[in-house]
Amino acid sequence: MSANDEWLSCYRAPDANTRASWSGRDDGAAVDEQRWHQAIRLIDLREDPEHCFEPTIAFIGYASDLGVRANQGRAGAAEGPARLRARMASLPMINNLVLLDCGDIVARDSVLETQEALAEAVERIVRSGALVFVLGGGHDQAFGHFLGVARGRGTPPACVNFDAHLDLRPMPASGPNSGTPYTQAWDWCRLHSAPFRYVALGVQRLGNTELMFTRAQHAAASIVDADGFALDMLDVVMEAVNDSIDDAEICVSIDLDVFAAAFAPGVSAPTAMGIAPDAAFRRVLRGLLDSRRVRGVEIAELCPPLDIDDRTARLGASIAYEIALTIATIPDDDADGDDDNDESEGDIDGDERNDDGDDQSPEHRRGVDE
Ligand SMILES: [Mn+2]
Repeated sequence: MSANDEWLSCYRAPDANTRASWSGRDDGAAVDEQRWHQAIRLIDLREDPEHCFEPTIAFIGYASDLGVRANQGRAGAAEGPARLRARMASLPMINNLVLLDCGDIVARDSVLETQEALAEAVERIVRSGALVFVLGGGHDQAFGHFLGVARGRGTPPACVNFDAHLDLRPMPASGPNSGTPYTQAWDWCRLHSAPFRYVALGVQRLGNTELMFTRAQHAAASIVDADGFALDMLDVVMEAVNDSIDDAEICVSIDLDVFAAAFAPGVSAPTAMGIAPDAAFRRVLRGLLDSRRVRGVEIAELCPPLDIDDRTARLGASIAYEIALTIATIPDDDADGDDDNDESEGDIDGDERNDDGDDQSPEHRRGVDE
């Protein structure tokens, strides 16, 4: 096996089990009746994916909790991707969106090897023009995600991380774990003389030692703590995001432990007073996507064995739907140059398309044709 093919030992192309995860309610096969399990296409990344012309989301699972266990966390995140697929299966299809499932990266011997394999898969997807969507999986996936986008685009992306934790732990002698992904990205940027752009949103003071905040300061990271997630604070949040990201492309990470344990019990480290998946969170997420600079998104740390009635998996699937709907309905800025939306890759605003009080129906505000 050549060095370039090493990642294949961690790659599991979509198979009968992948197909079986995508099963759900069937209301009919007409375009306007379909659900995600009827529209999803399985793609084997051992062959280069075709170029995507329509808005396309390409899922890749990170079926590993190796890094969570190495970080003294509770195991189970390896089952995250399959559970997310199962909960996304019955979501209603969104017009003109293409959904691809590229299978899974599975853990073998080391976290680093698993991250490298994810980077290979992500790079292929990014080169095809699709939006990468990593289904996790331990949060060590964030470095593989970052690395794949950096290689695929030729420049490192800014990292926007919704997380109770900073995940900037010093690298242990034993190698990376689920607490070190942004340390790795920071090191990578230093090695390549590139700016490290890191924004941590929804951070918990009590979820991080003083050392983590000191390291964040050294890394010139922007931090918005959990109290910043309120509608009347959105301007401040978006200013922090814009100042740190500059004009870079973006990888978005959503560690489900950013949410309160009442919403997200199924994670290795639940957060009692985390943020709510409410309008403030959704506007920040949509604002990022509307910038057209997001190349990859990920949901991390879903731990199905610790979940209650699939609550956390359903939240993950709902976030995936929110992302898909936004991607499919980003306003076409080139169509009319006369309004306030005439910059195609400009500042990131807290998106108001669905939450302001105009007189259109929610469907029409989001531009979805039924
Ligand atoms: Mn994390």
